[in-house]
Amino acid sequence: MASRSTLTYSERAARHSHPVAKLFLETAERKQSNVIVSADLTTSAELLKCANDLGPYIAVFKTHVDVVADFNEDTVKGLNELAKKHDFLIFEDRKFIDIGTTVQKQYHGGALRISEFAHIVNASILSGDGIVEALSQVMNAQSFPYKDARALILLAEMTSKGSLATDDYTVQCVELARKQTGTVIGWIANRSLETIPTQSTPSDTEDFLVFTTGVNQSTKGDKLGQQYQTPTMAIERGADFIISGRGIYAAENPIESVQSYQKEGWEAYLKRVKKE
Ligand code: 5BU
Repeated sequence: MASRSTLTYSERAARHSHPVAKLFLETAERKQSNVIVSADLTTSAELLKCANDLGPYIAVFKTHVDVVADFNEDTVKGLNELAKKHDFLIFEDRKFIDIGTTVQKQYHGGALRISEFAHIVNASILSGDGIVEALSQVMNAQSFPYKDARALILLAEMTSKGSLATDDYTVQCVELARKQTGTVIGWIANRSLETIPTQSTPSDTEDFLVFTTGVNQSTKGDKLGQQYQTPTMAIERGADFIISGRGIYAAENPIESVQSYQKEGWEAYLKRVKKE
């Protein structure tokens, strides 16, 4: 079987069994964009303006709604409306980490209303398997209003200097994801984890989506330990979606910048799947 990373988004969408993974792959193909803008903005007005301005060029809008000072019901409504208008998906980068029962309350209901707008969220498995089971229970409950429209990705690696999300922790993410394919559709990682040594054997149809943060066209890092790779490097190393924050929203002209990331990310993808 061909390696996952040399198949096109459409080919992968057609054979994927998870409806949310399909949606991500189809959206990338339809919009010819594998860019996720990380909109770390601190007011609802700035967040929604960013989504409206950059929405046409991205596949996914990534939020940290806990940094939005005036986050409220209208923010959720605005995000949902703009996602429809511009055909993008939403990833809330909440990094759940607590015991299962707490995480269930943080995800569904609570102050941040995450389940109401985020197609995917991420979790660390530092607390063990229970966190994945807990989110699976909520997402797969018959009474859950967004059943089959929500999924989880695991925090398998991080981009910051000195990160402890390495080695056996990363391997355990892969092992756990393989046991929970009804809920886990991929991971945050700086490279493809397809061939890392694991105890279990991947199924023939295994296809976890790779989301890579720390992408920047012009800088190598920041003063607080962030480390960057370029869009091309990230895609060559196996990213399916490239995530950039300040490289896009803090640029002098964010629209020109997002277009440039879209072009570079798409060209690198075409080269990887040999369709250029
Ligand atoms: P930047 O402005 O492109 O550096 O923003 C990076 C974003 O990605 C920011 O929202 C971080 O929280 C997020 N991030 C990251 O930088 N590195 C990681 O390993 C993970 C998330 Br997980």
